[in-house]
Amino acid sequence: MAGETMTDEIYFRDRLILHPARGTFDWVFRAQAILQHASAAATYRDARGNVHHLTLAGDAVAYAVADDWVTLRRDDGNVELAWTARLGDETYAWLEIINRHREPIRVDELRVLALDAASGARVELGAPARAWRFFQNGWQSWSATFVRDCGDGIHTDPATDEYRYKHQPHAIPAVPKTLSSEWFSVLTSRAHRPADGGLLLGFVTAADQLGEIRLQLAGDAFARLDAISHADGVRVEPGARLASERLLIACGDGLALLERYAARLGEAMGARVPAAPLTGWCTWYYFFGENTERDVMANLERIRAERLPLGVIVIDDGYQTSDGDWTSVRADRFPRGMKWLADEIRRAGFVPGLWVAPFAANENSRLAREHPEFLLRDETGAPVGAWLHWGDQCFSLDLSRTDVHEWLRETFRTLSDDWGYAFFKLDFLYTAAAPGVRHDPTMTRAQAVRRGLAIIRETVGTKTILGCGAPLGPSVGCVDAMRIGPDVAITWEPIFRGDLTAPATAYAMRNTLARAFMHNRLWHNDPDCALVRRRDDESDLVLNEMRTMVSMIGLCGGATLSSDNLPSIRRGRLKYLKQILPPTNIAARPLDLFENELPRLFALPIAAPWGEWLVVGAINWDDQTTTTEIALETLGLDPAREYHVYNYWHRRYVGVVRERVTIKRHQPHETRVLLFKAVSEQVDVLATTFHLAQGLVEVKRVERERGSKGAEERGRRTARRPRDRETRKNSMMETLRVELEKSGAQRGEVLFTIPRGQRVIAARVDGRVSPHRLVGQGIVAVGLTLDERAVVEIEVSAKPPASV
Ligand code: 9PG
Repeated sequence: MAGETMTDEIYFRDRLILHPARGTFDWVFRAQAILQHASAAATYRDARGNVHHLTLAGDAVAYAVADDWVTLRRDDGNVELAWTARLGDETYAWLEIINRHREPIRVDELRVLALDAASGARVELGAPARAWRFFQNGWQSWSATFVRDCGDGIHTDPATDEYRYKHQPHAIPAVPKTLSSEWFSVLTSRAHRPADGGLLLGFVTAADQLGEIRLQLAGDAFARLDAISHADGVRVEPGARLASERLLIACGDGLALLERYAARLGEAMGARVPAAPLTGWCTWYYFFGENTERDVMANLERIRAERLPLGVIVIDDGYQTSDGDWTSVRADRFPRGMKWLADEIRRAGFVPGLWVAPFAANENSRLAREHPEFLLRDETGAPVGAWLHWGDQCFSLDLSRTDVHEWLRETFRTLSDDWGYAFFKLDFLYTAAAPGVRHDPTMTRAQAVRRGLAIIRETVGTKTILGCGAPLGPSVGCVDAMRIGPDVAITWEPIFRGDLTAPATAYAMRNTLARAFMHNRLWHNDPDCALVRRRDDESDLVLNEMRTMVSMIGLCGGATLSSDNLPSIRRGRLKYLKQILPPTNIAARPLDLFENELPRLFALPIAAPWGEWLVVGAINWDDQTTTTEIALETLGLDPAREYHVYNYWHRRYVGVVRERVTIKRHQPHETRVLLFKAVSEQVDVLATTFHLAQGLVEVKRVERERGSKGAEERGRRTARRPRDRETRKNSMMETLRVELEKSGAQRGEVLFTIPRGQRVIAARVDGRVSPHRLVGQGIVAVGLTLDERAVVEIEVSAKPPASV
C-alpha cells in the first residue's frame, strides 16, 4: 500500500511509528519509543557551489509501506530524499539521494538519523542526558576508545594539525559538548543496570562512506543525535542516486550490543577471520628502527633455543632508506639484503614479516621526488600531510590514481614474490583516507582505503595482513588482523597525559579492553606487543605494570607478539611471555565497560570438556593501593554457589568464596588475575600455572578412573613404578589423569581440588610417584617441568559410600 494522505500516526510492526504530517518517525523497543520524532537529512552542493540542507522533518512527507519495509520521501524540486527502514528481526535504515536536477550535485552528508531537540526530537533512555554514557570509538587503530559519562564533560584532544591528520577524520562543529564516535556507538544511562536499556546505532556496511555517530548536548540537556554517512562531496549526475551505508538500530545490554554489531559488520563486509591467532616477534619496541640483520638473527636463535611458540618474525620500520622507497634497503643495517633475511627466517621455521606504510611517502623519498603527481593534494594544490617521521614530513598518496595502483602492485610483488615475505604489517593506513582533492572525483575516502588494500590483497594473495594505524570500517574484509590501540611503551603513561593516543602501556590497554569485542568478528585483534624486560633494562615499567600488560594481552586472546631483545631476557622474565603463549583465541569481556571509563574487570569464561571456570583480570588503574570488592553476580557467577578462587600471579589459593571476593591490597596498576571454579563433590583440576588461562591451552585431556581395578591393572603395566602398600590395600580409589602439552620447557604446577572426606594416595608425573603439597584446605599441588608433554595423575581414596 502507498499513501499520500496524511494520517497522524502509522504503527508499523511494533517497531516504528510514522508521523508523515511532520516528516518524522519514532523507533520503538518493548513498547517504549526510544527515538522520538527522529528524521533524516542530507547536505549537498549544487553546480554553483551553494550548500543545501534537505531534511524530511518539518512538513508532510510521502510514505510507502510494504511487508517489512517503510519509505519516507521528500523532494525539494531539485533532489529527492528517500529514507527506508527494513524491519525484520532487526531494524536497518538507510538514506538515498536522487538527483532530479539537470546539473550534477555534490553530496557531503547523508544523515540516516537526525534527531534535533529544537524540533521536538527526544531520546528516551530513562534519564536526562547528563546521566547518559556514550561509547566513543576512535577513527583508526591508535585512536582512543572508551565509554564517556556525559556528566563528566567531553574529553579534549590536543588541537594540533598532527593530531587532526591522525585521529580526526571529520570537521567537528564548534558546538560545545560534541561527542563523536566512528561507525557506531552505544548509549546507555546511569539510571539503568548495564543489562538493559542500551541503544546501539551502528553502520554495518563501511566500504563506501565513513560512518559517524554524533551526540551533542546543550549544557546538560540533549541537543542532537545524528548517524552520519559521509559522502565526501562525491558527484551525483542528473538522474543518478547515491545511497548511504546501512545503519543498525538496536536495544539491549551494552556489551552484547557491541558484540552483535561486530558480528553484523563482519558478515556484511566479509571479515577475514583466521583459524588460529597470530604469534611472533617484532623488532620495533626494543630497537625502534635501529634494528640490524644481526639483531634479528640473535633473537631468532633465542626463540629457537627456548622453543617459544612464535610464528612470525616482523622486521618493523628501519630497513628502508626512506618511507615510500620500500624496495630500497639500508645496506648498513641489512648488508645481505631482505631476501636473504627472509630465507634465513623461513629456514629456521618461521614466517618472515615486513612493516610497510604503503599509502604515504616521505618528503625526502625518491618516490615523492620522482612522482610528485602521486601525492594527494588539498584545494590549494599543496600535498596533504600524513605524519612526521623523526622530523621528516610524510605525505598521503592519492589512491584514486591508476599509476599509484601500478606502483603499489609492483612494490608488493617485490616484497612478496621476489623477497618472499609472507606477513605484512601495513601501517599508517589512515593516510589513504585523508581529506583532499582526489584525481577521481567519484572516489570517497573510504573507497580510497579499500582500493589500496584490495590491490595489496590481490598482489600478496592469502598471505597475512596486519592493519595498523588503520581506519577500522573500510579495513574489515581486507586485513586478517588489526591493531586496536596505541603503541605499548616502556612507560605506563606518557609525559603529556592529554593525548590518549600517545604510546603508553595504560593507553594501549584502554583500547584493548574497549575493542575486545571485535576479535574474531572483524579480524584477529592485535593488542600490540608484550614487553617483559626488567625495569631499568630499557624499561620504566614496574612488575605490576608489566604483569598488567601481559594479563591484558593474554586475556584478549588475539595476536601475541614479543618485542623484547630476547637474548638479554632472563628466564625469570621470559616465563611471563611463555604464560600467554599460545593465545587462547577467545576474547575476555570488559564487564564494567559501561560503568568505568577505564574498565576494571576483564573476564574470560572458559568451558573445556573437563570443566568450566572463569579467569578474571581485576585491574587497579589508580596510583594508590586500594581495596577491590567483586560481587560474584557481576562476574556472571551464581551468588548462591561456592567457588574456589586462585590468585594466578601470586600462585596463591585464596579459598572458597561465596557472594563476593575482596582484594585487600590491590596495588597501583596491578592486575590481579583470579580463577573462579565452582566447588564440586569430586576430585578435579583446579588450575594449572603454565598459562594464564590455567588449563585451556596446555591441558589436552582429563580422564577419570574409579575403583581399584583400573589402578591395579595400570600398576602391573608400569612395572617400574613402586606401588605402595596402602594403594593396593585400598579397594576404592579414584584417579584423575591430566595430559599436558606445550611447546618448550616450563616449570609449573597442576592444582587439584580434593573433596572433604577424600585423601590423596599418590601423585605421579609421567608414571613416577612425585611429591605433592597441600596448598590450602582440600587443595593439592603437583610440581613438574613440562617439556613438550607430560601426564600428571592424582590418586585419591574414593568417597566412602553413603551410610545406609
Ligand atoms: C614504526 C611504528 C611501529 C608501531 C606502529 C607505529 O609519529 N607517530 O605519531 C607515530 C605513531 C605511531 C607509531 C609511530 C609513529 O607507531 O604502531 O607498532 O610499527 O609505527 O614506525
